[in-house]
Order: sequence, then structure tokens, then C-alpha cells
Amino acid sequence: MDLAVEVRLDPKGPFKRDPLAPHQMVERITPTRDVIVLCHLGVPRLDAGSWTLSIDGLVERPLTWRLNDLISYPKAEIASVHECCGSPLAPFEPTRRVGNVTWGGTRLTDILSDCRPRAGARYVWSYGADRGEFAGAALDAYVKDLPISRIADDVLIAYELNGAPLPAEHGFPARLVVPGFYGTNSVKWLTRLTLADRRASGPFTTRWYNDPILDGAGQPTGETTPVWSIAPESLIVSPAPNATISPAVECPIWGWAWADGGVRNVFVRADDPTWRETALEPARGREWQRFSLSWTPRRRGPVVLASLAEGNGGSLQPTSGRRNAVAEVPVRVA
Ligand SMILES: Nc1nc2c(c(=O)[nH]1)N[C@H]1C(S)=C(S)[C@@H](COP(=O)(O)O)O[C@H]1N2
Ligand SMILES: [Mo]
Repeated sequence: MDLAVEVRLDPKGPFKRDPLAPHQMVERITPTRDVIVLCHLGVPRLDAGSWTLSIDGLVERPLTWRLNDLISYPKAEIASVHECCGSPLAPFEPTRRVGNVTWGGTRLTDILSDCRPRAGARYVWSYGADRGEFAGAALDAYVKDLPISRIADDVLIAYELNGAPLPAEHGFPARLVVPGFYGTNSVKWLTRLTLADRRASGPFTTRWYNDPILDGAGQPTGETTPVWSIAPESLIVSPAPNATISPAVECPIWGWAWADGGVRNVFVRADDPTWRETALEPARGREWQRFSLSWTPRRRGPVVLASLAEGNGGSLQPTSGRRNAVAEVPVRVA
């Protein structure tokens, strides 16, 4: 019989930290105190000495690691955009809960190869130690999944955020990090991974976090797609909303853009309807990319600035109706 160890949650119930406003996102690496926090069920307080991570399911050799075992593997460091896709109950609402952080940890491929995955394994299910109630559903654990093909890249079991041990609210002592996927997939307080031939069956992988696929006319096709890859997105850091800009003087407009797979163009709209191409730095790993444009306002009055990213695959940020919709920044030329 399993000895059910009671997990202490503090707080018990949903807990979050709101992101910086876009005009405050001036740093390339978001300081830990400003990184978004999203906990659906509460914050488990886990003891590093007794924490374990088990891998089971479609493997030749199920294994369990303690934190010291995990740390003894070569440490990988990855800087990556970290973005919440917003509430699963309002999946199309843009929230811009985003930052760019560095993670340190053990590559999932390194520990997984010790378990010798079986040929039929197609998905990795990941379990968090948190449990409780979400939107009326009672949950034994927070469970997500990802396609096994993804982990060849850079999926980590992270034990560091921005060079320091993970704070409790970010998943202490260790969490999954799936760079390029929305934050919801990066399971915190990770205790178990199961290799399977199908997607996980819990509400966070079936009922929520599946977007309807729309047809060319924007009508639902009846099909859904998992909320995995981060869609192209951008935001203007400067100027700030409601700034006053001098006419006929050069005004630098700059911001960040990102997407799973990187961004190849960012366009900015200022005081005429054209989308102007900006100077965009090349993608560096999975970090967000800086874009800039020098704009000289030609007329006085209110102007609404906006930026639009184009992913490397060619898909454009939509102007409205989706979580990655174009954001507008109203300013005044005077
Ligand atoms: N175990 C567990 N992992 C979780 C969550 C959770 O509620 N429980 N929330 C997810 C969501 S929705 C997001 S956006 C990210 C946020 O990570 P952060 O709080 O470290 O920024 O964690 C994900 N991992
Ligand atoms: Mo999230």
C-alpha cells in the first residue's frame, strides 16, 4: 500500500503574480522578482531531502531519482521566453503574461536514456505534487503531456531560475521546462513522468488547454489542437502608453517579439496605415528578439502604435480575437 504523504500547500488554492506591464519589460532577462507566477491549485512546500522523481510507463527500466542524483548530471542552461497562455477558461483573451528567463537543470534526454524508453512511447506525461480543486473539478495532481519528439531539443528538469535555486512558487525543488511551449506545459513540483502511447487523460489535457481549430472563415471546424507551441507575438516596450511625443523629432520605437521556432519579421504601425518593417535582431536560441524602428511623427494629435510579428513558419500575429493578438499603445504627438 502507498503511504500517501500529505503535501502541504501554502497558499492553498489559486495563486499568481501579475506580469510587468509591457513598458516595464526593459530588461532582456526578466528579474526573478518580476517573473509571472501561476499556480492553479496552490503552492506545495516540498522538502529537497525527501523529494523524488520517478519515471515509469513505456520504459525498460523504471527509475527514481533524488535531487542529488539529478544534480550530478551535466548542467544545461537555457534562456527562454516564459509565457502563460492565459486562463484555460478564457483561452482567446490576450493576457501578455510573459518574460524571458534562464533555466538551469538536467536534460530530460539524459535521464530518460537511462530508463531505455520502449519503441511505442509517443508522449511524456508529467505530474506535479499539487492537488486540489480547479473550476469545480477535484484533482489528485496537476498533469500535462508533451510529444516525445519534442524532448530531443532542450526540455529540462530545471532546478534553477536565473542562476539561483527555484523559489517555492516556481516549482522547488525541480520542475519541467519545455522551452517554446506555453508555460502551462512546464509542470512545477515535478514528481513523476510516465511514458505512454497516447495523450494524458486528465482535465488539464482533455477538457482545458485545447484550442478549437478554425477554418479560413474563422468558423470552428470541430477539431482541436493542444496548447503547446507559442504562437508569434510581440509587444512595444517604448514608448509607454499615453506618452507625449514631440512632432518632427526622431522617436525610437522598440520592443520584444517571440514564437516557438523564432520570429523572422516584426512590423510596426504608427501614424499611417502601413505596417513598416523594423530592424529585428536574429533569434538567439529560444530568447525573445528585440525589434526597433525610428519614427518621426509628421502630424500632431493622438496616434495608436502597434507591432505585428511574423513567425519563422510565416504565420502572422492576428489583429484580434486570439491570445496572441496585436497590442496597441496609444500616444499623443504634441
Ligand atoms: N504543478 C503545476 N505546474 C504548473 C502549474 C500548476 O498550477 N501546477 N501552472 C502552469 C502554468 S498555467 C504556467 S503559466 C506556469 C507558470 O510558471 P511560473 O509560475 O513558474 O511562472 O506553470 C505551469 N506549471
Ligand atoms: Mo498559464
